[in-house]
Order: sequence, then C-alpha cells, then structure tokens
Amino acid sequence: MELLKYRTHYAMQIKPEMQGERVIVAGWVHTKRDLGGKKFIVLRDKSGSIQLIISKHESEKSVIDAFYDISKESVIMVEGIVKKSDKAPRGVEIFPLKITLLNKASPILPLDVSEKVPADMDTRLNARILDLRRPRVQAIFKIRDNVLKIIRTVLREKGFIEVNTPKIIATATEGGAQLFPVLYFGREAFLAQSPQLYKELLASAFERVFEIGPAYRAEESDTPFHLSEFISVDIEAAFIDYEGAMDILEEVVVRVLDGVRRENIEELELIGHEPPKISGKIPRITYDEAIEILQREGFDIKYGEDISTPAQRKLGEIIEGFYFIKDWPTDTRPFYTMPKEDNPNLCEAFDLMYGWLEVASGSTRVHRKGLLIAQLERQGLSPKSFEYFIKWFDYGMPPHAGWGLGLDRFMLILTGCRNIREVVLFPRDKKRLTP
Ligand code: AMO
Repeated sequence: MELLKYRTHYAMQIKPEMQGERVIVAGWVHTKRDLGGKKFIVLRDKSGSIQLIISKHESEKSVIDAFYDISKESVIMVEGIVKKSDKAPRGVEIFPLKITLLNKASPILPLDVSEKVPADMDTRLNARILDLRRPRVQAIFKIRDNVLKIIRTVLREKGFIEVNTPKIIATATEGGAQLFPVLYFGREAFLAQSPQLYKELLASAFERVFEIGPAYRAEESDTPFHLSEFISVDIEAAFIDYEGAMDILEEVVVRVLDGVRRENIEELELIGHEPPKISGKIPRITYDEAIEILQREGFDIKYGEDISTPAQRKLGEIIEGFYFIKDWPTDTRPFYTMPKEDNPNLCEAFDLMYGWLEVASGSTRVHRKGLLIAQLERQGLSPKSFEYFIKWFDYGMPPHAGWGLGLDRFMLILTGCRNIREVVLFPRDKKRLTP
C-alpha cells in the first residue's frame, strides 16, 4: 500500500515481460531529448532509470505539453503502458498516458546530474545535493552503507556492543594542537578528537565495545586525505593485547573487502573499480624493519622519529597493499600506549597502512595508574586534567587494547576515489563549512 499513492513500480522493476501492463512510476527527469516525431525522457528514481517514449502523432496532447513544460531534475509522476523495445535501454520503455508535474525544477541547474557537463570538485561539493543524485556518486554511498553493515556484523559476531560516547569533552586525547574549542556554558570544552578515553573506560565495564562516530581535528593541512570531521571506527577490548587487536582489524578488513566484492557488483561496475584482494595474512613489519628498509633505499631518516610523509610514500612504493607497522618508539605515540616490557623505548603500537596511506592505528593500552601518570608527565601533560579518566584505574581496570580506523580513508581504497571529500556526504575542511 505504501507505494500506491505515487508509484506501482520502481524504474528497475519495469521489465520487457511486462509488455502492455499499466504502471505508475515517479522520480526525477534525468535527461530529455526531442527528435521531433519521437521525444524521450529518462526518468530516474532510487533504483535506476527507465525511458519514457512520447510520440508526436500517438501521444495525448497533455503528455506532449508536459514534455515541453518540464525541465531536467523536475519531479514527475507518470502513468503509462509498458512497451517492449529493442532500441530502449534494458529493452523496455513506458508509453505515458498521463504525466503529473509534482515539482518543477529551475531550468538552470548549478550541476548537470546526468554528467554530460563535467564539473570540478569544488563545483560538485557546492552543489552536493545534485551531485549526490548522480548514479556514480550514489554507488559510492551504497558501498559505504554496506561497509558499515559488514563492520557492525563482524564486530557483533566477535562479542562487541555498539556504543556512543560524548563528542563534547573536557580534554585532548591525541595531542592538543588539533583541538576545536567549544564555548560550553561559559567554560572551555572541546570537540572530541577520538573516543579514546571513553572507550577505554567502557572496556572496564563491557569488555568489548565499538563505536562508529565523528572525530574532529582542526587539520591545517589541505590534502586529499585529511578532513576536520571524519568518521572513526573504534574498538576497545579487555584481555587482549595489540597482536589480538591487529587480528580483529585484519578480520574486519578482509571481511569488508570480500563483502564489497561479492555484494556491490553493480556499484563497483558503475564506478569502474575493483577493490584489492588480500591473500593470506596482512604482513606485520616492525618500525625497526621499516627504518632499515628506508635507510637501505638511501632515505635520510633518523631512528626514533615518526616516519615523515615522503618516507611513508617511499615505503608504500616498496611494500604494496596492506601491511602493519608495529613496535613504534614510545615517544612518537600518545600517553595511553603501553611500552614494551623488554624495551620501554618502544611500545606496543601499530599502524595499518595501505601503500603509503595510514588507515588505522591502535595499541595495547596502559592499564596501571602509576605508569599512566608517569607517561602523562613525560609528555608534559597534567595528570590533574585527566582526573576524570585516571581515577577509574583504581577500581579494576583490566589489560586492554584497541584501534581506530579512518572510515573515509578506508573508503578510498574500496572505491578507488582519490579525494577523501568524494566519499563523504558533506565534507568539512579548513575552507568548507557548507553545505
Ligand atoms: P589516529 O589519530 O591515528 O588514532 O586516528 C585513527 C585513524 O583515523 C584516521 N584519521 C583521519 N581521517 C581523515 N581526516 C583526518 N584528519 C584524520 N586523522 C586521522 C586515520 C587514522 O589512522 N585513538 C587513536 C586510535 C586508537 O589507538 O584506538 C587515534 O585516534 O585513518
């Protein structure tokens, strides 16, 4: 019943076998073509599109008038007869008996939805709502929807529950420089850079939690890989260490790649991309090994420092596909990261890389209060301002580990898009706050 007011069928449900059936479809005018004796409208709806054929001699006058009246992107409802036709796309079209104009679009559009007129990224993002009507752009977001579904399925299978933590918070977690301040009833607060501290506390209550939510970073860098608001897939689990956390991440990545390949065949075809395959396990190299490789290549890189973007690019040329870099220098990682027992200069942390792009990072966390305070002080942070976090370490904090995966960066790999803004509905960066 739900369908009957405006339509009996979606565009893609119209099949040649339905020859002669009376149907009602509704959607947007994708394209309009006037060949004189014959006129064509391609009607687009959420399922795809269907051609309407109007004949100068056989169609009702009201239908011909409607053809001239409607502009591209107008919303119409069409009642008509299904016609089998070898010339029509998918071998079928509709001969309209009645066209109802539900809402007329302005004849000058800020973006051509049918993609006949090319547009650069800024134009596309300025007219994002029209851009999101493009079938190829929709394919990206259908894949994204499936990715979210698969991630949730895998993590629930593994005993995680989905949680939502506050995004207005009192202190930084990933270093102070990139924080967005918020005026909070006269006090200073910040937008959360990560659910880090909350997910750790929750691991002491639920053992296994995950969150898929926004993370905010005042990113100065204007790159195709940074946003000031991105979606972070976060997990935290009690009674595992970083190797266990990598195992879970590996399974999530493998299952997503597999699921998208199997379930998004049409979308992948539309965007012309094949996601990578993983054969076997994802290699886990150490920071030491990464530095050795780079030095062997003649790269001027100091042991103990973070790996710079140019060095990362070099590494990505040498090691293709997905790989982990683990056992980072303790000084390069946040205070909550567990140092290695046999060498506290290194810590139980990892990054998941794809070529030179960092997709996720994680670690074993410090679960003893004394060490946590020492690490805060070592990084010049005040334990007092983390009191709301630290105090719970007195009441039974289990050993735990976790990771955060940048969903939007992961989407780049899955779709082959080159700019992170393409895989986000309404991207936020230093220059863009609307739409
Ligand atoms: P990290 O700071 O490495 O770790 O962030 C995790 C992942 O988030 C993605 N990411 C971004 N994506 C788009 N735009 C950005 N500005 C941006 N910044 C980061 C990356 C990165 O790998 N709390 C830890 C995770 C943990 O240890 O559990 C954290 O936030 O893909």
